[in-house]
Amino acid sequence: NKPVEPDAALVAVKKFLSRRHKLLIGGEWVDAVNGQTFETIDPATEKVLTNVAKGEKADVDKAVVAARKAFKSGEWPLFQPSQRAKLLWKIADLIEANADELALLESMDNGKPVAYAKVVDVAWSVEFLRYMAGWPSKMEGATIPISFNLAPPTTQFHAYTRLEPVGVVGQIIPWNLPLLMAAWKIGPALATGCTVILKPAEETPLTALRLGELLLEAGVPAGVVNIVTGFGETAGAAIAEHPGIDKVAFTGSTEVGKIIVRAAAGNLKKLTLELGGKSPNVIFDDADIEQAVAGAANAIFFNSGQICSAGSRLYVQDGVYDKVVAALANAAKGIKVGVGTAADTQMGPIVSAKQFARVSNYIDIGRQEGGRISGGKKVGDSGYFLEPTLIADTSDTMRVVQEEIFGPVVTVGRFKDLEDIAEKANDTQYGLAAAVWTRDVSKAHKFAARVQAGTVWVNTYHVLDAALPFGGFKQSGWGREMGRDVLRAYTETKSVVVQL
Ligand code: TXE
Repeated sequence: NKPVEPDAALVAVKKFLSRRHKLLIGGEWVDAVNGQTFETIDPATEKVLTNVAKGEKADVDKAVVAARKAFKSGEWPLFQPSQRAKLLWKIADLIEANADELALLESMDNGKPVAYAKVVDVAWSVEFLRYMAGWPSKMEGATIPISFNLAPPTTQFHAYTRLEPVGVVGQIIPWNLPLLMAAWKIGPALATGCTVILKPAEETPLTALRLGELLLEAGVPAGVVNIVTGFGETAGAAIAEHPGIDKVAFTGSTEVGKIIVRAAAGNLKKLTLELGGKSPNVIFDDADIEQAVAGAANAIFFNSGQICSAGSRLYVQDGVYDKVVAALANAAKGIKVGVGTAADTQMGPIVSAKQFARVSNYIDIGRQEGGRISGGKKVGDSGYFLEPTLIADTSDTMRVVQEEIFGPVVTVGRFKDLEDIAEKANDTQYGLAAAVWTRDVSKAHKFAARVQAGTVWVNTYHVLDAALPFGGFKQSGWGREMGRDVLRAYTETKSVVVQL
């Protein structure tokens, strides 16, 4: 990757911030019906970055009308698979061409280090959309030999299946990887021919709005992607319960996931839910300890721990427990916490005051529950900066071990053997990811088979790919994002039977 060019990017970001941030509905930028806006805050400075339109139910209604119209008529339903492919590729090209600006904007709105925003958020968005661009031409059904005993034996049938777009899709996304989550959501929708109402998180609406501009520039037809910025309880809830929406794809908390399930029951919308996690990261005595400790630090401290699949429950086998805890605490102390826009920052602030309070409260709970704390203090006077934190010597029933903290806080507990850790790893309502560090191949595969998790990493962490399905067992969600699997969630299978 080219080095970040802060000057050119800063000019572009300032220009973007100075624009009036409206909703994208039916191919036009429009104010919210109520005329209101809300502030988006830079978590490194606690200062207002800009104001964006505060969309609510009336705006979602308008967006649904636009999305339905685009789904049924106009150019979109006539787009050939190759045209949808080119469109996705063009969007990816435009994101890539504006990578520095998008990375800086993401860093300012979310807090994350700009260099990481560029190689993760922006670069993975590009990769993912390019991967999705390969699918429109491969949305194949099947010809199926059938028997039908009620017809005369000489009767012949020709039966086949068609994969058809599910329709108008509501997409509600979180603040931890704002641009990437938008790309994960619109990619399969556009690949399959659906239309979209996208609601970014209220904490981080900016890169989605910039993406909206790029979508228009790429030639996405009017109404195919609508973007409604606003709050969860209003705009998000209106999407979840809207009778004109056929499917909702949600990434966020398990708590809100359940609210969405109830709201979606009204018209039995299809749902995919990518929810919370409390992923076990397991280090056996025989692991390469240096590699495992570095991996454990990356697993929890990357993106300030604000990753649904973060390795937030570390388990270390008895023989190396003390050594690993000391080494990880040391690694945590070595992490450079700072403003995301500074080139040497390794960990930015927590996204918001609310999330900072939530994470800090969990550290207090961990202390009260008897955990041994390393780190845990606020850094600096302004901004939501927190030290990378360990809560060691935990036991399985502690709240800090059971509940998702979603910050740079890892709990560390001990285990005896494979049997013991298989029980402990699965002792959670979640099932998003897991990792195991060992030199014993057989042990690694046995653990991978036993653990209830949508992704299992062996001697690595946070390795994701556009082609790899991602999602959760248990209360970590329904369905899978990415890979071939995500396309199922955006299509209906139609069986057609012809009597010849
Ligand atoms: O999430 P919310 P919050 C977890 C993490 C974090 C906790 C709270 O544990 O500490 O959630 O974060 C929209 N109807 N994750 O409060 O509320 C909201 O506007 C419809 C895990 O920020 O779930 C935003 O767009 N939508 C996670 C999105 O839901 C609603 C990422 C996520 O916000 C809504 C983020 C409602 N009633 C938080 N209420 C992950 N799995 O990656 C809110 N929203």
